[in-house]
Amino acid sequence: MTPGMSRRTTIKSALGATGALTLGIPAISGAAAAVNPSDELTLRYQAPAADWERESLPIGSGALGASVFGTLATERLTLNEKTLWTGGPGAAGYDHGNWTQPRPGVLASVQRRLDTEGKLTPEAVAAELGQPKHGFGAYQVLGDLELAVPGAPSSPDGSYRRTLDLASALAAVTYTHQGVAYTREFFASYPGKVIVGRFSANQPGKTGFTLRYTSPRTDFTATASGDRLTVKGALQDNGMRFETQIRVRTDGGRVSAGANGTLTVTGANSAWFVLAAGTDYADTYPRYRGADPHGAVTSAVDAAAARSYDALRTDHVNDHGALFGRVSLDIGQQLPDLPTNQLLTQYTGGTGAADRALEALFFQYGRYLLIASSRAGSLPANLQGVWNNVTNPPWSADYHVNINLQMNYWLAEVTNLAETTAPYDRYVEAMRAPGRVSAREIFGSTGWVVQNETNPFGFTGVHNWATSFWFPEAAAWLTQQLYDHYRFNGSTDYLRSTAYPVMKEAAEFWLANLRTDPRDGKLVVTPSYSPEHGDFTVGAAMSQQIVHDLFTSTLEAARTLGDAPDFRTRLETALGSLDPGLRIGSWGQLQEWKTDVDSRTDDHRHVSHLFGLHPGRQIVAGSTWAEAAKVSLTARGDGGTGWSKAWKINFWARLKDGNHAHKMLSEQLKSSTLPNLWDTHPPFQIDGNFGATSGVAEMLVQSQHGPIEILPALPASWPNGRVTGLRARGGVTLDISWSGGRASRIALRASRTTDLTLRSTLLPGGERVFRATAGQTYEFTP
Ligand code: FUC
Repeated sequence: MTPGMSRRTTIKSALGATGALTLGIPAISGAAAAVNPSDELTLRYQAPAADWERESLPIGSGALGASVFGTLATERLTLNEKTLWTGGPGAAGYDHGNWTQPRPGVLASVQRRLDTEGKLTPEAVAAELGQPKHGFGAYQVLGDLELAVPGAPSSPDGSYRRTLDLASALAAVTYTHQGVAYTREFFASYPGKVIVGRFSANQPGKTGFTLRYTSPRTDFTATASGDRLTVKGALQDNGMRFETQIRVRTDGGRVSAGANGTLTVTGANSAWFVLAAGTDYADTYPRYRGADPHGAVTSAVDAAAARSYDALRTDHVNDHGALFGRVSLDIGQQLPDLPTNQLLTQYTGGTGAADRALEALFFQYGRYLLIASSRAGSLPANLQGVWNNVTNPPWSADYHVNINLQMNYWLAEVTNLAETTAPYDRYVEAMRAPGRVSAREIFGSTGWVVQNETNPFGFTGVHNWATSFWFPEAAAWLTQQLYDHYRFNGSTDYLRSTAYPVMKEAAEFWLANLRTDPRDGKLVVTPSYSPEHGDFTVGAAMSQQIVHDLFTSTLEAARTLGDAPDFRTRLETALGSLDPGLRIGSWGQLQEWKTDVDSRTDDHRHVSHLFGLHPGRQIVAGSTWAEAAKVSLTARGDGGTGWSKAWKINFWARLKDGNHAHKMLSEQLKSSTLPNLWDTHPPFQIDGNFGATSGVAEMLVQSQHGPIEILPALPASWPNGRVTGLRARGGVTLDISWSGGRASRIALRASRTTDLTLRSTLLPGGERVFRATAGQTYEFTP
């Protein structure tokens, strides 16, 4: 052991008061109280939501979602079930985006034209390779649950509070009326597979409501009998069957079923509903259909109805807390006694303790939203996570894979939520079968491919929106998260059984589809399109950098697993002559295209040529490439869509410029964040929430190059602080304290025995290389 380093066997998970959460069960919420520490992780409002997108409060369990309005006379929850989609098999003309007629030689002719003409407009290429979208579909709202409360005030007074506690994932509404204190509490339980809502009052017999289900579609029947409301239907578009069942329990009073599909509670001390929902969707190519949902929905709702409210609530809070409670962030925040929407409007850019309270809350909100929208057993978080209130959401609330789905999961490993990646892994794995068909039919090759965006039904082909129909690099990029999961968690079983097969087959695709650039003999991607920007060319930076990342990781994995020496040789050879996609242009910029055509005034939201900086690992801070990336990023400016600003937080953090990373966070909070703290593109798009949380984590810990860097991009506006539970590659969990802008204590918990390199200003010489033993904790102090 060397000075400043001590070994302690364990560090308790609950780390005391400064923001670290003990897994206590919060008391059932009552009337408004003064600000206390746990409020720091609570979104609070003094009026009901008047607008779903800007003000409703999201709860979710991965598969199920609800947006709580807190409206007094009639409470409203907009409901979602992640697999309820139009399109796909059963929808007219669904073809997975594969060419309806073979087009022999067309791809090669486009490649030849690019070689001779240097570039082609997106419209010209779409005319050759594109095809109108048939039956792509859209994510559907499940419906609304309305609970009419007789005698409730029509408008809120000063007693009204609407909250969402991120630590317990409980949404609540409280108000006092005619001397009675009323409370409503809502949660979406992953272990219980139900959404639950409870109405109560501080006087007996004062609780009552009439519950009904509504929907913008007419494809269902709603039948009430006893304490159960059953909603059954099938989507007209593709025949997908869906079912929702709601059962109401009461303490005192009675429940009665109405002929018009309502359930009414009268004279209860408290009453709660449990809601389960499902569809007959299955993620299995080519039918994407499974069992009728009736059985699963019935057993979920009946199991929940058989339990007490407190038991359901405790299970839920423990389940959520076990994930959420792993990470705490203290940046010296002090939450003023302000509702969150005012905290946001008064945000100036991070100098005061109140601003830091919003920043810390926004960081944790990203983690909360991922837990609520991505749990094993359903689809991954889509463009809106799991929340949607219409039948035609923007971009179908689909899975765009040229930045958006990837960004959704950047925070998962580093902020200690590895379990939330299970739906992502399964979704990418399920894409291989249809992706193989698209590779064969469009590219005439082996391997698997997916293009710019996809749906739950294996849409791996093309459409014809010229500036977003072609991006075969998406498959390679999607594998990056799987390999990173391995780098963080170190399970070779996971690598062998889940990550490597997907990576290897994606690499096979590119080994078959790279071409030699007649200009320099390098292997290049052609046609190559830098997402949604400029012309089609050969060997644009992002295309090359993504293939470089895939080949590098796949080769590492093949060596680790000792797989297929001939395949390894092919990869090594290809890597050796692959154009790396790194070029410095006339104004010192990192070139987006192989020819030097970048404009200094270009402020496009996609900054694709910096993929190698983030989320890739090709560009190391301080290198000439990094300096060129800085020139490009500075020219690109601090504007952009919500997700684009979030990406820039990560970029500046990777460039070790904490102040600029923080500036991007404040830009996002100031101009791309809604009163309910959802990110806006505009419109609402959740990737910006996830990207921002990842960006904050990148300011505090980085490990993409192997060494673990402590506080690599700490902004001046966070001079003192403490973070607990962040993860680094190599199976490491970290607690870090700092003061005066310098680390003052590092506790490192090793989950496996391995050699580690730790870098921090706290360490003599700034670095320590040591062999960590699984289960040990290493503490570093000055
Ligand atoms: C890509 C982005 C858009 C939007 C869409 C969902 O097409 O370029 O900005 O985020 O995804």
